[in-house]
Amino acid sequence: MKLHGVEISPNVRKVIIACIVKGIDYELNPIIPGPALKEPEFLKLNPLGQIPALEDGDLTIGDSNIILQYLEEKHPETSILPATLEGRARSRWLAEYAGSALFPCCGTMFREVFVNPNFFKQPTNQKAVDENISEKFPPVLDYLETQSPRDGFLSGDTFSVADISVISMFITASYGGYEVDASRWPKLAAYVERMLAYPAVSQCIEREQEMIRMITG
Ligand SMILES: N[C@@H](CCC(=O)N[C@@H](CS)C(=O)NCC(=O)O)C(=O)O
Repeated sequence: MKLHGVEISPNVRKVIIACIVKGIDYELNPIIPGPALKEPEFLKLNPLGQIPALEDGDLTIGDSNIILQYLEEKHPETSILPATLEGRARSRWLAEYAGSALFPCCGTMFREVFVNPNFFKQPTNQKAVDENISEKFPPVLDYLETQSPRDGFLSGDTFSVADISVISMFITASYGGYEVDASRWPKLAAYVERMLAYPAVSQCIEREQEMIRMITG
């Protein structure tokens, strides 16, 4: 199985965490966002020109949530979906919410504060960062605060696609120096701390540190 995409991409990281949980081996092609994703060769893998893309035998698919679903069905042992119908629906919904609402906020921190100055040697757009922190993050974190449990996971008693998707976004934001303000979103901040310590998540973070060090020099 070949996974295309650099490991510090939040959507690629989701797939890597799922593979760690399930004990799936994969070969990584660490392609980075940019012109390479718009080349005909990559567009054959994912015509949306985005990472991750997954090749497994004759199958080629894109989109992290679709890939997680595929891995879950192919390797159902150590499930990343809750046992109940409602739990599975809630887990998939929160994964979708993380991708649609949290990803843009976390991505802005990562791009502006981490990637642009360290990798592209471009200045941070501080206005975009300030606006992101004061206007874009709060409604998303307000909602996630209402969804965060005092203990355990986002949906039921299983570490699931919801947790994988939400924590992956916050890891990305953390490279851009962003942390959830515990005085304003206490349950969410505590949840994030718990998930960062979850074995598959901490293993994944450890694996990507070499690349982080390479970028920061
Ligand atoms: N819905 C997609 C989003 C994928 C996505 O936006 N990937 C980013 C990297 S994290 C990307 O490839 N960006 C390049 C681009 O959109 O041109 C998923 O969950 O996989």
